[in-house]
Amino acid sequence: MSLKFVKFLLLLACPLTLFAQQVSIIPQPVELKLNEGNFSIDKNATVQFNTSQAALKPAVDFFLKAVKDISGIALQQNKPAAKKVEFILAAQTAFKPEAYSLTVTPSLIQIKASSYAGIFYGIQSVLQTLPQVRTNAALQVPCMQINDEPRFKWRGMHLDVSRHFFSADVVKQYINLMAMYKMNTFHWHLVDDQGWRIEIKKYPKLTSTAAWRVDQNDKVWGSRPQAKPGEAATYGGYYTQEQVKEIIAYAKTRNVTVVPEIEMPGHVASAIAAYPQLSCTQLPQLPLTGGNYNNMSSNYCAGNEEVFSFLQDVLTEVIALFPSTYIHIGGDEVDKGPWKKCERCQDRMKKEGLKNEEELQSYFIKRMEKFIVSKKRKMIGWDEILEGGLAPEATVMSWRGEAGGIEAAKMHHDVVMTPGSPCYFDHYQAGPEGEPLAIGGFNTVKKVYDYEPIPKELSAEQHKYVLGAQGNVWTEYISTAEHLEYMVLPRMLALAETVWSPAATKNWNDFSRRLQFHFKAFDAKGLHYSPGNFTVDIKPAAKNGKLEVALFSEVPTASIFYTTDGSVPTVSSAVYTQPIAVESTQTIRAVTVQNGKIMNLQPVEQRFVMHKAVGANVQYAFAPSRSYMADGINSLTDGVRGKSAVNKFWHGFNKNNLVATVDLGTEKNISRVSLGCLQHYRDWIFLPTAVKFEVSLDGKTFTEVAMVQNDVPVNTLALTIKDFTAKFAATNARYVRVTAFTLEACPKGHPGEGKPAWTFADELEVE
Ligand code: TNX
Repeated sequence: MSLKFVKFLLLLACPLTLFAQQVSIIPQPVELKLNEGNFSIDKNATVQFNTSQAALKPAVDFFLKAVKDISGIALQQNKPAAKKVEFILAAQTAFKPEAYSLTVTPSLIQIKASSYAGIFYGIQSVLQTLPQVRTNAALQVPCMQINDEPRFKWRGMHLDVSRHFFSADVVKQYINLMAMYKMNTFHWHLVDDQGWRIEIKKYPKLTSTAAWRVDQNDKVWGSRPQAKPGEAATYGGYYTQEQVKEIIAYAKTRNVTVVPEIEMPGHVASAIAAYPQLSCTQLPQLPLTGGNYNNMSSNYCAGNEEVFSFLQDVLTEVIALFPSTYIHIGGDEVDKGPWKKCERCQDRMKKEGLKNEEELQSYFIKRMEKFIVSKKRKMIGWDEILEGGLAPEATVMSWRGEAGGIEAAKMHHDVVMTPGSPCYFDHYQAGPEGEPLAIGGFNTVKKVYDYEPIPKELSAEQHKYVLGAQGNVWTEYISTAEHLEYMVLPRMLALAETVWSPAATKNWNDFSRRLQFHFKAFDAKGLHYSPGNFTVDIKPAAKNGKLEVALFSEVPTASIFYTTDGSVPTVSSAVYTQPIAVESTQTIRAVTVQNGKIMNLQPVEQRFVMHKAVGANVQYAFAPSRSYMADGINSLTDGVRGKSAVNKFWHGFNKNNLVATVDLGTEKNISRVSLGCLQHYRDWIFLPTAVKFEVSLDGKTFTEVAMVQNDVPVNTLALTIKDFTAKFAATNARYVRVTAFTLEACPKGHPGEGKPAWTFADELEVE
């Protein structure tokens, strides 16, 4: 065979190899058929569209700019050419809202839809097949046929700009990211205790006072001290009405509707700092801080007419700015305490025949709904608006699990599903070791991917009330654009597929494969993201009296490397193939490796301890809290040591002491007993004040062998695991009793000051 002929054969093989490559569009289109060949976007191609359809122009411009940014090519418009990129907006066709078709042949890219949204989404699908940053290579779009439409109409992302303020540019970037993945609703949480973020012309103090707080950067949210009178409030910011308009227009081009949230009647310390007469006490307030509103007014007074006229004025300006059908009025977490003590609120209840403060809340919300409906808009609120009676036309955002959403849908109200697990993107997505401090909870990208927005409890007829789902990003711990990206990427991509693609076609393995393309794109663009789905899950299992440990990764294509000697695993450590038998005290540390690269921020580790009480039965004088049952009643003696994740492995006690009696089964010679305890200030978990150790032969008469005092200060903020250890002269015993004395109450200055503290314990080791 001549060399020339070989080269010719290789050339022939080229398009075939390309064809074998798959596209990595997220969310997965409803129908996608890849064909042989490519359309090459180069200067010989021209875009074609009907110029009399003005509505098309922004989408075409968006496409032209994207191509120019990537390739430098300025495509011609509406010139005769052999190769064309054609946009057809055909209002009369059978396309559903936001649906599109995309046809790519070597000479044609055609995007067809009956709405601007559809055209825009066709463009997004094309863009996801192109290089993601500037290149001088030809832009090859693989030949294919896509027919696509969303499963849900509310594909939402929320952003809290109150706890930390984000500039208008960061907000735009956020909207742009949403649009890349066909998310269409931006829920803008503009008001909360820690700052009011939107200019309202009639109430200038909302921006001169309520948008600013004392700059405190304490690590633990909610434990920040109150400001001193007159302390300078310099941290914060707000959006002018001009900026709001700009953001709304920017979002519109990207088919994103901006839904404003103006919180009420709680979570409004900011508004009250500016206008104290709106609270029940009507007293002047201290400057705002990053948290701790225990002793400040943070509710509007529900008995004061001025509150309603204030809110109607605010909403009038908001409605004039935002074209969105929905106006979010918050409604969550209203502390009813101030209303109970307020004469005006109590009078209102008598006058209106309201039985309790829940009904007063409902009265408040219903009044606001009437106003919103009078302006031809719809009201949406957090699921607390169900309490005391739901407003007649309200849409409910279900966040405290799915229960609120289910209840509302059964009452034939529309709902948006945002259950904390897995829709809260302020929760950890990996680790928590090595991860940036987060609010708690654990929502991995797979958990988000596996989420089904339609609860099983709903009948087929009720499905239509579920408008869709939304990811919520509360920013108590998130203060920079980089951190924000990190929390959203890649979980938003998993949610995007959940709310767009048909449930039956979802496939985690395939999504994981496509995700790799997007990770590369994030790398190229300098976007921050969590590779957190590379976390290894370490799962112990006792089998036939032996402890075996299995390792899992959520990534189907990755391998796991591990050590058992405490050393840091590397790519030359042992590769995991089958469960590891644990026969002595040891720490398993593991990492996920993909393409020869360790993907974890830190190895995942778990310590296993072998001691004389492993497998022994535990009897508690007071049962552990049902919320912290770890892996069952004998969690204290399962050989698995609790680590930093508070919801794993630990038994929790609240109000009572921990009094545990362990039966070693037979008489054993022992000289050391140790109880591991946790302090996690932020979660109201404190070390016990002391731990008493007793032993017994018969389980009736106990002898104290030691009393170990706590020496860690109660105000230690860092997560601390302390072993309370008793060493004593060897003695025979069958029973060991430990008493951990729970701290009487959360200490002074803590957000839960005076309220019961938690004691968390694991493991009880006997040697
Ligand atoms: C609950 S979700 C809140 C927010 C917090 C969030 C933290 C909701 C309606 N209220 O105020 O930021 O938890 O995860």
